[in-house]
Amino acid sequence: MAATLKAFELSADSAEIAQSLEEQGAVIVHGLLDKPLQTRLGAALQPLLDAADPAMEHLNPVIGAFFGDRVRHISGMAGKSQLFAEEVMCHPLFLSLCDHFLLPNCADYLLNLAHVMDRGPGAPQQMLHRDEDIWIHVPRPHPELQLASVVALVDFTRENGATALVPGSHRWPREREARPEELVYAEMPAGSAVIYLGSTIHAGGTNSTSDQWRTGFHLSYSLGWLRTEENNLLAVPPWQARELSPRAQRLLGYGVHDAIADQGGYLGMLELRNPQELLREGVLWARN
Ligand SMILES: O=C(O)CCC(=O)C(=O)O
Ligand SMILES: [Fe+2]
Repeated sequence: MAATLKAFELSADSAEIAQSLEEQGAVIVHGLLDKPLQTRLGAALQPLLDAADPAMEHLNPVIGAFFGDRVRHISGMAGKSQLFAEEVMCHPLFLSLCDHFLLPNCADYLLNLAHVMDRGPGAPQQMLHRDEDIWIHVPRPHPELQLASVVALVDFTRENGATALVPGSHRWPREREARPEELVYAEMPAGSAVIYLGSTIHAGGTNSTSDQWRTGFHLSYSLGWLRTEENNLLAVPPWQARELSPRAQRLLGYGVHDAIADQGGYLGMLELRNPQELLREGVLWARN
């Protein structure tokens, strides 16, 4: 029987969602963003999408081939939309799943990356990959390093490039490769999200037969002692971060990673202090 992903409503018990995620490596949650929020986010994104160039130059040819030239990107979303930072990045379900999967192995977790990925007509399927491979130097076996999600801002269908995932692959040996029949597609209405572990094999799907842009947020969280994929302190500089909630500031790296209680130390200090306090005191953003 072909594998499927379990789907939950946002109102479901988050422990049940976590259990399914633990078992399958991925789960769908319907209604993560309600309609009014989708509309407000859509209005904020439109000018940014209009200005995005799908043929943009990437860091190097490997990254260029991975993303292709049919995808519009808006990177560093938390610095581009306060609404995104507070309502999506700090979504209670994401935080509760991060508490479950990441907090046992760090003192605090961080936002790893937050993009819009707008996969246009003609975008081929990405290479199948595990998002955690950005930290290829971490010896294996290792604890779960990352929790990720693609949130649909339009209906995701097989035709317009719904994310392809391989249930169970988070527990596979590295050398095992997915067969085409092991892929499932995160078909879901706008406002829903597919949430997956950094160890789960997946790829952005092919958008070859539709004439629609497949707009979605791609965001992820990582253990707080890892270098994050996006430089969030530059994506959201102090003068902007001071307008955000303390929770959002911590996710962006304005807090310290305080492992003293675990007989560890501090990461991310400034002037031997917690940057979040300096931000609150107005010192940080007024520096020159
Ligand atoms: O856009 C998607 O469906 C997935 C994107 C993805 O997996 C990635 O960029 O790492
Ligand atoms: Fe990915």
